[in-house]
Amino acid sequence: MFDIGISLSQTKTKFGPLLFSGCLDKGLESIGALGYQGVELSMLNSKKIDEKWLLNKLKELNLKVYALATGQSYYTDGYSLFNNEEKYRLKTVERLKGHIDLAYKLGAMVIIGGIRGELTGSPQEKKLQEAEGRLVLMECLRYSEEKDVVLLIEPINRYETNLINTLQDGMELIDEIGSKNLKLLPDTFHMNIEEKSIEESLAKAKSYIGYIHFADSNRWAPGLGHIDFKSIISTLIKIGYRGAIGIEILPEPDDYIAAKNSIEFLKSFIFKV
Ligand code: LER
Ligand code: MN
Repeated sequence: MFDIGISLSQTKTKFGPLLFSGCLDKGLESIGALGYQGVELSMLNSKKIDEKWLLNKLKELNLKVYALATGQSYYTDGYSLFNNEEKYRLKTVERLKGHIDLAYKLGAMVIIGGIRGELTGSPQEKKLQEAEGRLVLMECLRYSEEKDVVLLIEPINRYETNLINTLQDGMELIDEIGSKNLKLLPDTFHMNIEEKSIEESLAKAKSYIGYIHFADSNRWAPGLGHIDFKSIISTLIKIGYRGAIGIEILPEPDDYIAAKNSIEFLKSFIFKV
């Protein structure tokens, strides 16, 4: 009914909710064997991956890549789209263009989540920073439109950013920009913090959603916290969502068990909803 993927990272990273961080080969092998249809790849620098190796491996394991996650540029190098320093904004655009090039070859989307960064300073400084960030976001969007790659705006909870926390914030930005290449990526972990009702917000955002992240309330595998995934799956079916579900969770108790728990839990009821 839904394709299910999980987030892996090519590089070892401090950013937590990724599996097999720094062991992509092992990660892909394990995910393929567990019956996932695809993956999301968290990339620091897409220019540094051996594309030929990756394409062959994906083909061999019959795995799709749904999206490239990009937040590592911010968490590792401090590069962000809404940075108050131009040199960092330009570095971020360069990274994002590299991600868009790779996404084009993989048939994947590109996530604009943590890489947005944060607004800092006085209200006036924040306003200026927001306007400058939008300019560079537009530059990335124009580049992705040329290649017909979709960019996904991911609302992130207030403890991680002050730039787009709710699905409503994301929809407003998408409406203001108005491009068919800009879509929304709801994440149940963040929604559990920010939204009054996860189901109602998803229903309201139905025409905007391009992809979705699943993690439970504690960011462990779905089923190991208190989010009602049965109800969320019913909502996704009701609103006609046909995209993939990307599991983005902490490697707890370890990478393999976390991946196994997630697919087993979703498969146990996804076909029965
Ligand atoms: C990334 O997908 C995410 O959910 C965020 O927590 C990134 O900061
Ligand atoms: Mn996420």
